[in-house]
Amino acid sequence: MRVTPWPPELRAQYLADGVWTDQVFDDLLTARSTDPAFAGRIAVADAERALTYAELDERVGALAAGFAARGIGPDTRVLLQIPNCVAFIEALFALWRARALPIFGLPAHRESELVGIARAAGAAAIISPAARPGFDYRALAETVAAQVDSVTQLIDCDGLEDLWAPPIDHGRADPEDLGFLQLSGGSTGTPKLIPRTHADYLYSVRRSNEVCGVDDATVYLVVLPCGHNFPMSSPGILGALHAGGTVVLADSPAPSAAWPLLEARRATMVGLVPPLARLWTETAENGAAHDLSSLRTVQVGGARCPDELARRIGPALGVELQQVFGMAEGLVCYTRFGDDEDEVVTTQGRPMSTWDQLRLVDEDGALVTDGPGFLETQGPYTIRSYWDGVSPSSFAPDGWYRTGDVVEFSPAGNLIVRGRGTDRINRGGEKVSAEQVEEHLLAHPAVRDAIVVAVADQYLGERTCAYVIPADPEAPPKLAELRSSLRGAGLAEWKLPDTVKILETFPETGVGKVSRRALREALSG
Ligand code: AMP
Ligand code: DBH
Repeated sequence: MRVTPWPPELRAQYLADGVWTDQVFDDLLTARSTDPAFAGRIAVADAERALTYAELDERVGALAAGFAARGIGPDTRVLLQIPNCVAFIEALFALWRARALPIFGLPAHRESELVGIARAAGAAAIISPAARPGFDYRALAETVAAQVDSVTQLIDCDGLEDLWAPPIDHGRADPEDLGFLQLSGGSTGTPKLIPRTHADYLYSVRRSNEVCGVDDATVYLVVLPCGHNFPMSSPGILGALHAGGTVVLADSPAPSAAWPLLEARRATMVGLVPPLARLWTETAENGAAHDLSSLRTVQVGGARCPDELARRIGPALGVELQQVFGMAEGLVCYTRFGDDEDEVVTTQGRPMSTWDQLRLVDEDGALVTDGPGFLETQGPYTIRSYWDGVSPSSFAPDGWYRTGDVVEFSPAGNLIVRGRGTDRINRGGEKVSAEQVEEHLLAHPAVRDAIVVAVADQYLGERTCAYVIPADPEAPPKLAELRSSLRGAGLAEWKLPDTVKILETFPETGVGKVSRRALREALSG
C-alpha cells in the first residue's frame, strides 16, 4: 500500500461528525461558477490578468480535457514548478478535474530536489515555464526528464491554451482519494512526498476559514511560493476560493513588486515568513510609498517569529497579526483574533480543530506533562504515513506524527515553539537538511569531513554554517569555491552554506559521535 489510512474508528468518527464531507477540490470551482452571485466575480489575478470564476471554470474544463487527451488522468502524477501566476491555478484545478495528482514543486527547487521528487512519485509530466527571463526552467525540466524514465511530457505553463480540447466528463473523485502530493521541507535531502486526500485537506481549509474569518470579501495576496502548504491552505488560496473571495498572486514578495498589486487589488490578507515580515515592517516603518489600508490581517509562520518583530508588525502595517505554526504533514495552529496581545506576540497559537490531539514526549518517547517536549499529533488532517511509507520513524508506533518540534505551552494554553531536535536548519522558513548539504560537501575533493549546523541570525532566524576539516590543511577550501561546487551539483540556492569554518578536528560527544551541539554552541558563544 502506498499510503497508510486513518484507523477505522477515527475514520468513522470524522465521517459521522461531518469533519470529512463528500466535497472534492473541483467542487470549489464548479459551485461558484454556476452561482450567478459569484460567476462574474474575480477569482484569481496576477500583475497581468484576472479571471472571473466563470472564466476560470471554462478554461479549466478545456485544459482538463486537453490533459486527458494526453493521457494525464486518474492517478497520473504531475510535477508543477510554476512561479506565482494565474497559470498555476489553471493547471492545478485542471489536474484536479482530470483527477490527476499534482505535486507542488517550488520554483527554487533544482536538479537535486526535482530528480528525487519526480523519481519517488513516478511523475509522468512536468509543468513549468518554457521561456521566461531569469531562470531556464525548461532546461532544468529536461535534465530531470533525462534522469527519470517515468517523465515523458514537458508542458509549458505559459502555453496551456495550446492543449485545450472540448470539455468532457472526467467522473467524480472519491473524497477519500488522494488529491495531491505536498512536499515537506524535510529533514532528509529529498523532500518527502506527503499524500493528502480531498476530505482531509478540505476540512483543514474550511476550518481555517472559520478561524481566520475568511469570507467572500477576502482578497488573499500570495507572496510566498504558491505551492507551499501555508499559502495554499492556511487558509490561503484554497480558503479564499472556497469562500468565493479573490486570490491575487505576486511573483515577488518584495514590497516594490507586491505592494503595487496589494494596493491595486485592495488585498485584505497575506501570509509571510519571518524574514519577509521584517522586510515589510521595516519598509513601512521607513514610510510606505503605497496605500496599504485595505490590508487587515498579516499572518506570520513557517519559522519562529522573534517576539521583538512580532510586536512591531501590527503597528507598522496597520494590521492584525496572526501567528501560524503549521506543517505540510497536517497540524496547523493559529493565534486567534480575540487573544491577548501578549499571546499573539509571544506564542504560535493553538490547534485549529478540537479534533487535533497533541502530546509531548521526551527523547525516549515517554510522555512529559510539563513542556518543553517533542510534539506528536494525530487528527483528521494529519497524515499517517508518507507516500510509499518512507521515513517510518517519523510516526510513533500508534501512528501519531512526530513533528520533530520542541514546544511548550503558555499559561493560556497556546504553543510556544522552542526549536527542533533534529538536524534541520530553518532558514527563514526554507528548510535545509544538514545531512544533504554535508553529503554534497563530502563529495568535494578539498573536504575531508563536514558538519553543517544552524547559526542564529537576526534576519533569517537561522543561517547555515559549514564546519569543514580540509583534505589538505595547507589549502583549505574557500566559501565561494564550495558554494559554486554545490550549486553545480544541483543544490538549491537557499541550501548553500552562508559561512564556512575550518577546523582540524570535530568535538565529540560522550559516545564518540560528532557533537553538533558543541559546534552550534561555539557559534552562539
Ligand atoms: P514542513 O515539514 O516543510 O511543512 O515544515 C513544517 C515545520 O516548519 C514545522 O514542523 C516547524 O518546524 C516549522 N514551523 C512552521 N511554522 C512555524 C512557526 N510559526 N514557528 C516555528 N516553527 C515553525
Ligand atoms: O512551515 C510550514 O510548513 C507551514 C507554516 C504555516 C505550513 O505548512 C502551514 C502554515 O500550513
